[in-house]
Amino acid sequence: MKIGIVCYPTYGGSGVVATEIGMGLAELGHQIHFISYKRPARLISFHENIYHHEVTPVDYPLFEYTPYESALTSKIVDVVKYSNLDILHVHYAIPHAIVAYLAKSILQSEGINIPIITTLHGSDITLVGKDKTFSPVVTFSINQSDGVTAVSEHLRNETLNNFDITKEIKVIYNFIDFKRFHWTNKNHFKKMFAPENEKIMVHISNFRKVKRASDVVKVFKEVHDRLPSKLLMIGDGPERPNIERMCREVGLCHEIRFLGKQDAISEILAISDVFVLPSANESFGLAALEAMACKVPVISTNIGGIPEVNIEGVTGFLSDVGDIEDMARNTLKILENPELHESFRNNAYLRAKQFDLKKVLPIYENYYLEIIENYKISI
Ligand code: GMT
Repeated sequence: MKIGIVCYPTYGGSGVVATEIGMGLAELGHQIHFISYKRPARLISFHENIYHHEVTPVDYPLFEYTPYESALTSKIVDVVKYSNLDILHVHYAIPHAIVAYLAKSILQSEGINIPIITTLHGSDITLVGKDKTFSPVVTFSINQSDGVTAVSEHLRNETLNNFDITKEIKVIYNFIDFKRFHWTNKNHFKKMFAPENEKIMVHISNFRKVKRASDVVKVFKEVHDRLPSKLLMIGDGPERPNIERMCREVGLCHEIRFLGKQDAISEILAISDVFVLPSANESFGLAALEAMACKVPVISTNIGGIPEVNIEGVTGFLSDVGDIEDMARNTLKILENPELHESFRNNAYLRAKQFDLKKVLPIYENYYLEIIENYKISI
């Protein structure tokens, strides 16, 4: 198949998922055309079946807001036309689903037909999408997609409960590429951060408010009062300055390292003892699954789709949003008991194995074929 993939190219989960689906399908012999405003962050190596088409909106003094959607639409029209795509898969509804609909309509006017699949990821439904500035467009564009997928049961239900949806939504879970995410012994590397063999807690996010990264510091403070430990904060985003200030205020700067955006996530996870995800909302929690693939138990909230990934008392623990005491107590339960820690590590790994990319790719492949077939019958 010749597949177009539209996504955000940044370090966020939807871009990661889109890129890894594309890379996986390219390995299986499909021709993949990524369309985004920058090369996707996870698209790190060359592959003969992978093409990238960059969207470059033109600026003009009249525009207060550069019309990115128009530039993206034109790029999609071009790529579908000249690369003869069979299907277009867009990730994150805003604005990609409506842009895909527009591109499809333009192409139809020229006698070219292409089906569209929209994958819903999270805040495109639960936070931004619900806002009335966007909701009519989100509803319409989901209903106009030929196929719709959501990354968890929870997100599927949220979509059906909050929007007037006439389309079937198929749940296809996020996944792990075990070629890249696996546990390796990196004890020498661990010494850089924990010279006295302190326990390492880790958090990875884009530091948006919804991630409640300040709760990570609060949990860490409680744990640190009881146990020699270090905290690694990976990623970057709007809340980072506030959280760095908070670390200074609680006098823990020397124990907390902000490493910024990193590519070598699996290497950092390999030296970590526990992953903390205190989000106020999370449709799936890909970062937690990546930690589990590297044998790191997860301390998380019990919100959204997280319970579909992290299993209470097996792969980690789940607490109510903002319940610092409970999260700290649970972290200590794991870190102070080596046997329990080891069994949680193994459970986390086995659970992550259930989300192996190798199992998920054929689901996408078959879904593409089904949508292409149905579309052919409908036109
Ligand atoms: O919704 C977002 O925050 C953006 C999105 C992204 O691009 O990072 O994240 C969502 O999609 C991920 C991949 O499917 C999920 O693992 C995240 O849970 C989800 N984030 C939220 O629901 C807040």
